[in-house]
Amino acid sequence: IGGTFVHRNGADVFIHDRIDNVQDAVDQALFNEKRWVWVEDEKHGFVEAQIIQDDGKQYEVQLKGGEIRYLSVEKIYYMNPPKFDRVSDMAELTHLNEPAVVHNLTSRYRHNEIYASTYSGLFLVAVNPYRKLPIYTDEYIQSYKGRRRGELPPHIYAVAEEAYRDMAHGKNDQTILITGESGAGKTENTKIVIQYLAAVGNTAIRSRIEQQILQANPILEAFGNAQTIRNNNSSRFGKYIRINFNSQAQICGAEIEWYLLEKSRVHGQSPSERNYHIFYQLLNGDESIKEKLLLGGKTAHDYNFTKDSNMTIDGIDDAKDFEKLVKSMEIMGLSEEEQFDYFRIIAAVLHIGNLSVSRDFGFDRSDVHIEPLCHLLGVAPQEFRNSFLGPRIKAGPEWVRKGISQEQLRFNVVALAKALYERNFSSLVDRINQGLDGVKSMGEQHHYIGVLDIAGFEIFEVNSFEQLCINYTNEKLQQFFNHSMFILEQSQYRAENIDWEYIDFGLDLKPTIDLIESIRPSGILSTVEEQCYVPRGCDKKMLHYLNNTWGNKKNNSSGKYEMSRFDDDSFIVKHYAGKVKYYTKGWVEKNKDPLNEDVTRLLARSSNAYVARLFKDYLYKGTSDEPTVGLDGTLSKPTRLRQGSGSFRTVGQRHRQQLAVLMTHLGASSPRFIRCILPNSHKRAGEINTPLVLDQLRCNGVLEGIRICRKGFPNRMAFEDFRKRFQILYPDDFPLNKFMYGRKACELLLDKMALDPELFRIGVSKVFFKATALAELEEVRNRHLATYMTGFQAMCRRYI
Ligand code: AD9
Ligand code: MG
Repeated sequence: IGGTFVHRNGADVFIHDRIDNVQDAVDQALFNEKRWVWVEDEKHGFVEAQIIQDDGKQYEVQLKGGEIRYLSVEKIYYMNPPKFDRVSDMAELTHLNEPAVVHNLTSRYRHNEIYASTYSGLFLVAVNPYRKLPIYTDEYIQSYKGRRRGELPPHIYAVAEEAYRDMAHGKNDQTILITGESGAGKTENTKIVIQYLAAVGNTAIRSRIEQQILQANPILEAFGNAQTIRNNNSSRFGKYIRINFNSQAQICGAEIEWYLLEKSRVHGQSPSERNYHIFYQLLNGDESIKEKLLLGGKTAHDYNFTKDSNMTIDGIDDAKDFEKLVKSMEIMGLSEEEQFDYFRIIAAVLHIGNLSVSRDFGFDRSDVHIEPLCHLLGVAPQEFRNSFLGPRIKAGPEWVRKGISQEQLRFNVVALAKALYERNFSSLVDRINQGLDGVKSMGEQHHYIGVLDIAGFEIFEVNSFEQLCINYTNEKLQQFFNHSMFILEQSQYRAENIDWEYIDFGLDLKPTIDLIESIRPSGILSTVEEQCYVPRGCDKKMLHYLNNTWGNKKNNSSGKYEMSRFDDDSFIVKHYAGKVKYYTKGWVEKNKDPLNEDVTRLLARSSNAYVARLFKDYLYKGTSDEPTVGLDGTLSKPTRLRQGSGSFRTVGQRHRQQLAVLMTHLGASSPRFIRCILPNSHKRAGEINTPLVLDQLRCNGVLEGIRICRKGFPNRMAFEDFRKRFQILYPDDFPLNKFMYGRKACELLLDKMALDPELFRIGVSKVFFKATALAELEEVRNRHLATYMTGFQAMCRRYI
């Protein structure tokens, strides 16, 4: 019997027909006889059970341990026959249901098969192995090079190869979207994709640009990653890396876009977490650099922003990492002065953290940090003090200073530290981009492959504005995925002339997206925005507006918004991944992310060119005719210039704009989706927790994909294969033994099998089946074979 090619979602897949001996056939028959199913279980997600009896609606099942349960039909999920164990493409599963997918992933994981693909390669699931597997070697790269999907086991290299091939053959730009929970392996897989592209997209000699692309990561990670409970090297920002290729498909440049850096980490971390790696690297690094940064002889214990954090990470040597960082910066082409400027800001942030924010702020002579800080920032200490002590307001003809509370002062100081850190990060990414801009001799950019490494859906105990932003992003990405699936399926149905009105499942997510981003009526983001501009805008007014606008049937016909019944500081959004309760405390302030403009204007005129550049947008923001104090102490009128593009934007505005640009890129390229899965919460190899996996599959859209598939005709088989496989049921049937066109033969066979016409469609070259319909036919075939084989076995025994 051997096997047969089955066409599933456009791909040719070879299914090994394991019923190649008598015993397998008998096993198969026994399996069918026992009617194994999965049933839901609170503790384990799903457990195996056997149907004892049923009336089609109610089922009596027995669990493996003997327990009997009575369940309704929707709680019963048919198990796939043993021959589907650990199949590499999950779309092959005849019973495409939630437990089947989880079972497939977990059993593959136990065999170190961490990758599984599905939906015609649109989707690759990657489960974090938490151990070094020998599957990323040069030999592996070579073996995937030039191979088509399906020829070799699923691998991230296969995805990268396919993207590269499609790009090289001039089709169009490509994107690989990598999402997942914290610690699931997004960044590792991003690096692996880039490693692959650098290897296949280069000339014989490894060029400088490829080296630089690979070196961008250690720099980004030093400044943008930190140790958290979930991940020792957690990226605290999202990124989109575009690798540019010339017309010969060689790498000719790259660029990086970043999203939502977690600024709050700069001034506080939980005791078992750390601040950004760079703080510890710098403080454990070269003493001569530390001296110059006025950090000589100090450690992370000496600074308020680091002293309460975890100090070390298992297996990480911060001093060594600092050396590596400097090396990477050198390869990137950063001069020593440039490097020093990036470190200067880190040191300044540490000094800011130690300022004594007392009533005498700035006059407290015992404050030993203000002078080093001002030296590093290139501003005069007296002016720095003055700028913090409250905005000057016009009282009659006089300019007077308004008193400032200690709390406000503390807030402003912390805000400055966060702004410095973020602007330094942003400037560093710009500088890396400059380095990656490409070697002109490599030719013009022709196409690109983009890799998106961004946090997945977040549902915490307390969800705030940050979660709304990330969940909004994921909702948009999921919509994009649904739409991509729709386009793909649609094109296949159209090519096969199938009579089927396919629904765009991207539209399913529209009500939630509208609720978040709508302008009229104001959605959540616009409402926060408005409160930032109206006088005395606050969180309470924001919630009040939201409840009034979205709490009624008119705007909320789909019911995606829910008012909270018990709290007066929260609301609920129904996302595709589940309901999320958002607490609104602090949203207006978070969105404004205000900075004391006196101090930023001062920094914009710093004597240090780098610091001045970081705040140059404030140079242009002279408010009305207010005079400003120059560094030399003279009064001068601000130069009235057009506001630069980097001028005041709220967090929400910036994110929305960036997301819009990203979506345009995605829309113009061919997408591939990598879903990374965290196997357990202990960073432990070999352990896989089914409920945890299930939860992630729900949040990352794998299960959503199943839902979409099941609405269409997910299983398909070429006429020839279908005939070869099922003709065996009618061995003596006269017309089928003669010449007959494939289509006609399939029609005849399906007619004989009396399959409900609603369950299949006959295309131009393939038969399409609704979910589980093919499974039923397979069962009939297996039973037939088993009977035949048992008879054959009995006959053989008689002769032995
Ligand atoms: V976060 O949202 O940035 O907190 P990521 O990026 O999803 O998260 P990351 O890629 O950093 O997770 O992976 C976490 C850790 O898992 C890594 O530091 C590795 O120790 C481990 N990991 C992940 N993927 C692999 C892999 N393919 N092979 C080996 C892996 N180890
Ligand atoms: Mg990461």
